Amino acid sequence: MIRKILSTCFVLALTATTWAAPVIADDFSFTGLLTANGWAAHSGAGTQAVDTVAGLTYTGHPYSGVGNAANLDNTGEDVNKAFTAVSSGPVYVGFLLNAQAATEGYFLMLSKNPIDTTFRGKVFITTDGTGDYELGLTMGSNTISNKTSLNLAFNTTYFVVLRYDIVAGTANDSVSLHVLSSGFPGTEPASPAIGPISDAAQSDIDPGSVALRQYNAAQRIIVDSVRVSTTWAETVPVNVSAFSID
Ligand SMILES: [Ca+2]
Ligand SMILES: [Ca+2]
Ligand SMILES: [Ca+2]
Repeated sequence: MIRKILSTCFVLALTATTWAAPVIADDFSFTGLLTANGWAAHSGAGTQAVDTVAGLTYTGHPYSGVGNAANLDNTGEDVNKAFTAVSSGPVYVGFLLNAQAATEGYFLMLSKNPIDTTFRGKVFITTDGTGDYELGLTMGSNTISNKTSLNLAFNTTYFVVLRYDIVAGTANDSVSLHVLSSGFPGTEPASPAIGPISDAAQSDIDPGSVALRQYNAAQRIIVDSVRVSTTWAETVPVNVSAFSID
C-alpha cells in the first residue's frame, strides 16, 4: 500500500513538473523552402518563395543559432502554419526578429484555421526617419496607429512577442506586442511596448494559424524561432542549461 502511494506521488510529481509544449515551435532547422518544411503558401505560391538564411542568435535564448531562419526579402509568396484553433484566453506568438530595412508593411500576423484573409494582430515594420526602425501593431487595419518609440537598430536581433486576447463578445478582442532587446522575463511584463489595443471595425477570430508575409521587393526581414502557445511560459523558452540536477 505504501509502495502504491509513493508510486502515485511520484507520477503526480512528474506530471506537475512536465512543461506543456508550445502548439508551434519552429527553429527552421532545414534548408530549402518553407513550403517543403511544414508551412503552406496562401498567397503568391512559388513567387519569390520563402527560403532560409543563417539562423538568428540572441544571448540566452536556448534555441539561438539553431538551424536557419525564414527570410522575408521580396514581394511574393506568403506562408502560414496552422494549429488547433484557440477559442478562449490569450494566444502568444514569440519570435526572433532581425531587420536590415524599414520598408513599411506588415510581415507577421494571425488568422483562422484554415487560414483565410481575416488577418489579425498585424505586426508592422516602419520608421520615423531617424536611421532606425520601429514596430507597429494593428488589430486588422492596414493603417498603423500604434507603434513603438524604441529606435530599434538594423542588423540586431530582438525577441518579440505578439499577444492576442480573446474577449467574450464581438469585435472586442485585443492585441499587444512585447519587444525585448535582451533577456527573457519569466513572467510577462506588465506593460507591453504596444497595446493592448482593440478595434471595433475588425471582427474577432479564433486564432488557428500564424503567417509570414512578403509585400515589397525592398523589405529585409528575418524571422526565427517562432513559438505559438497559450501561455507566456511556453512562448518564452526556458533555458534548460540554467538548471542542474544534483
Ligand atoms: Ca533557427
Ligand atoms: Ca526611431
Ligand atoms: Ca471577442
